[in-house]
Amino acid sequence: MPTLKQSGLQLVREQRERGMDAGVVADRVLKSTCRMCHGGCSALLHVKDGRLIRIEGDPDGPLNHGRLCPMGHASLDYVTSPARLTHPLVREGARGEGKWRRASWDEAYDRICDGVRKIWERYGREGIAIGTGTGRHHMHWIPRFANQMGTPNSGNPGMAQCFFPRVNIMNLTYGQFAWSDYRGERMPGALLFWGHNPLTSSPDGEMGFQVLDALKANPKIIVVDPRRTWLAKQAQVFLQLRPGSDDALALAMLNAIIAEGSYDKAFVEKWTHGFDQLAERVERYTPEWAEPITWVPAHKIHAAARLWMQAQPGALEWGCAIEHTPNTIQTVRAISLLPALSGSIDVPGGWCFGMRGVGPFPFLPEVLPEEQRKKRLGAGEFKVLSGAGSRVPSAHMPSVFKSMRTGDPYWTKGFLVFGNNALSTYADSQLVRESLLKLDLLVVTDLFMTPTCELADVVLPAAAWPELDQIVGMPYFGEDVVLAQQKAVQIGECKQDEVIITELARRLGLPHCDDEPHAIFDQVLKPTGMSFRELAAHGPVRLPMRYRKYEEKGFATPTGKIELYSTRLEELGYDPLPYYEEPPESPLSRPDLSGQFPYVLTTGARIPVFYHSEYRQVPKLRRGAREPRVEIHPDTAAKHGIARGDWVVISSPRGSIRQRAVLSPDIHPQVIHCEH
Ligand SMILES: Nc1nc2c(c(=O)[nH]1)N[C@H]1C(S)=C(S)[C@@H](COP(=O)(O)OP(=O)(O)OC[C@H]3O[C@@H](n4cnc5c(=O)[nH]c(N)nc54)[C@H](O)[C@@H]3O)O[C@H]1N2
Ligand SMILES: Nc1nc2c(c(=O)[nH]1)N[C@H]1C(S)=C(S)[C@@H](COP(=O)(O)OP(=O)(O)OC[C@H]3O[C@@H](n4cnc5c(=O)[nH]c(N)nc54)[C@H](O)[C@@H]3O)O[C@H]1N2
Ligand code: SF4
Ligand SMILES: [Mo]
Repeated sequence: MPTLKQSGLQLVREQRERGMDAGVVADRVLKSTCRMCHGGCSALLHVKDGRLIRIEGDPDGPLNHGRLCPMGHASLDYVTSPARLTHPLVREGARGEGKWRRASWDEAYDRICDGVRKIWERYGREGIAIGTGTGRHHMHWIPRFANQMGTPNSGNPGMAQCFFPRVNIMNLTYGQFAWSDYRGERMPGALLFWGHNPLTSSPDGEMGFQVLDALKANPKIIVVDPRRTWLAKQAQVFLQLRPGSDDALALAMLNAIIAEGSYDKAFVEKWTHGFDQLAERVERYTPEWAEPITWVPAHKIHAAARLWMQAQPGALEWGCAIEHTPNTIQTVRAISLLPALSGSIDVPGGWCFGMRGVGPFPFLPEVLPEEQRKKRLGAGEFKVLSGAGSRVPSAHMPSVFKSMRTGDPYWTKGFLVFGNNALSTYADSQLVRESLLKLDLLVVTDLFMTPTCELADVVLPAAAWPELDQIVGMPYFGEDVVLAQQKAVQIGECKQDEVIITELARRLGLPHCDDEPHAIFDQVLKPTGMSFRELAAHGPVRLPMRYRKYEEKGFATPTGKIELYSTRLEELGYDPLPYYEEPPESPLSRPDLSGQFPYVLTTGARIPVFYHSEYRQVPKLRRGAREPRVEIHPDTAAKHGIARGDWVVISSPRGSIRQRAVLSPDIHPQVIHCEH
C-alpha cells in the first residue's frame, strides 16, 4: 500500500503537525472549504477578536477527512501575508512605470466606468474583454458579466488549454462529463492516468486524497507520461511517450482493443453509436504504426490495451497535459472513447456521471444580443471552444490578444481581469505583454502586485478564500458533494470578485445588475433543498449515488448513445471520427528545427508547493522550491556538461529563460521539463 511519505502528498503529515498552534482558544470556528487550489478540502477557520488565528482540516470533510496539503496548510500565512494588496490603486505614471496612488473604492469604480463608457462609444461593446484564470470561486461570474456587458469576449487560459477541451468533448460524445468513482461501493479495478498526476494536482474539485485512498484497493495502474512519476513507479504498465503524441497512442490502443475483439460487445452494441465506422477508421492506427511516432514500443501499447480491458471496472484519470497542444480536440476525443469500449460507464468503481447537486448557473446568454454573439473572436474557426460546440462559449484568447495589438478584425481596447496573471500563464509572454501595452484600459483584480497588475490602470484588492462566501460543487460538472465557503475575516479593504462585479454592473446600469450574489447562491442550491445560510450552518452535503442513469433516458446526445461517431461534430463541419494530427511544432512536423532545438520541451507539471505563478511570496511554501527547476536526464546533461544545480538556459523559437538543473533518470532523455 502506498504511504504518504512516498507520494506527492509527502509533506502533508509533517506540516499538519507543525501547523497546529495549540493554546489560543477561538471565539468561533467556521466550517469552510479550502480554495488554495480548485478546492474541495473542508477546513475549519478559527477566529478570535475578528482575526483569523488558525486554519485546519475538518475531520468531517467528506473529501479530505481532516487532511490538508502543503498549500492548504499555508493558507493562514497566505491570507496574512504582508505583501497583500489591501486597497485600490490607480496608475500615476506611464503604463508599467510602477507609480501608483492609493484610491478609494468610489474613485476606482468611477475611473473604470468612465474608461468603459469611452471604449463603448468609440469601439462598441465588443471593445471590452473580460478575463479570469483557472477555476476560482468566481469563474461563472465572468461569462455572466461579459453577457451583461454586451461583449462576446470573455475567457481564461483554461478554456482552451485546460479542462474545457475535455468538458466540451465529453458533452458532445457522452452528453455529460464523467469522473472516476471513488464513492465507496467498490473501488476501480483499473486506473488509467493519462497526462495527469492528481496526487499533486487535486484538479477540478477532485481531491488527491480520494485518489490516494482509492489506491489502497490495489487497482491495476496504467500511466501515460513522459516522466516516471511516483504513480508511474506503482504502475503495471508505464507508457513513456513523446510529449504531444498522445493522440497517436490513444488511436493505437483503440485499434488494439478492436483488433483483439476484447471490447464489451453487449454494451457497445446497445449504448454506442458508430462502432463500425470507428473500427474502420482506426484500422490504420496499429501499435506498430504508433511506435515511431510515440516512442512507445508496440508490445507495451498492446499490454496497456489488454490490461485496460481485463481489469474492470476501469476509470480514466486524465489531465491537462493532453490539452496543452493544438491537437487537443482529437487527442481528447480519442482517449475519451477508451472507457466506452470497456463498458465501465456509470457503474460502481467505473467512470461515472455526477449527481449534479448544484442547479444551472444564470450565465444570462439571453441578454447578449445576437449581433454581438456573432462577433466573438474565434467563433468561426474554433466552434468547440467559441461556438455552438461549447456549453459556455469562450473567446479564443490568442485572437483577443491579436485584436489588442492590431485591431484585426476590430479593436479590443479594454481588458477587465479578475484573477489571471496573463503575463505568466498564457502562451508567448512577449506577445501578451505587447498586447496589454496597447490597451486604453486594463483593470486587474488580484491579491498581490503581479507582473500583470504592474501594467494596469487600476488594481483592485481581492479577498482570499477565508474572506468570502461561496458555494462549491465537487467535482466540477459532477457535483456529488456541495460545500460552502464562509467569510471569516475582513483584510484591509479587500472585496470578493463577485461583489466587485455586481457593483460595476450596477454603476454601468447593466441588465440583471440588481441580482445579489447571495440570491444567486440560493437559486443554484435548489437541488439540495437548502439556502446558502442553511448549507453553511449544516456543512457539506453528499448526494446519494445512483448508477446506470443512462438506462432511464439514454445519454444526452442526439442519438441517445455514446457517439463514437459524433453527429454533433459532423453538424459543426468537423470529422465525426477521431484522427491523428501531429502537433505543428514537433520533431516530426518541423524536422528543420531539430538541429537547433534537439529536445522536446514540456512545462508546468504541478509541484506540491506552488499554484501556477502563485505562492512564491509565502515563505513556508517557497522553502519547498526556492528557485525554478528544469528536469534533464543525466545522459543528456552529461552531453552538455551540465551538473546538478547549474543554472541552465532553455531556448525555444519564442525566447529563452533560466532555471536550475535537476538531473533525473525518470525523464525521457529526449525530453526537457521545466516549470511554467
Ligand atoms: N500544486 C498545484 N496543484 C495544481 C496546480 C498547480 O499549479 N499547482 N494547477 C491546477 C490546474 S489549473 C490544473 S489544470 C491541474 C492539472 O492537473 P494535472 O492534469 O494532474 O497536471 P499535472 O499534475 O501537471 O500532471 C500532468 C502530467 O502530465 C505529464 N506530461 C507532460 N507532458 C505530457 C504529454 O505531452 N503527454 C502526457 N501524456 N503527459 C504529459 C507531466 O509529466 C505530469 O506528470 O492542477 C491543478 N492543481
Ligand atoms: N507553461 C505553462 N503555462 C501554463 C500551464 C502549464 O502547465 N505550463 N498551465 C495552464 C493552466 S492549466 C492554467 S488553468 C493556467 C492558470 O493561469 P492563472 O489562473 O492565471 O494562474 P495563477 O497564477 O494561479 O493565478 C493568477 C492570479 O490569480 C490571483 N488570484 C488567486 N485567487 C484569486 C481570487 O480569488 N480573485 C482574484 N481576483 N485573483 C485571485 C493570483 O494571485 C494570481 O496572480 O495556466 C496555464 N499556463
Ligand atoms: S488539495 Fe486543494 S483544497 Fe485540499 S488542502 Fe490542498 S489546496 Fe486546499
Ligand atoms: Mo488548469
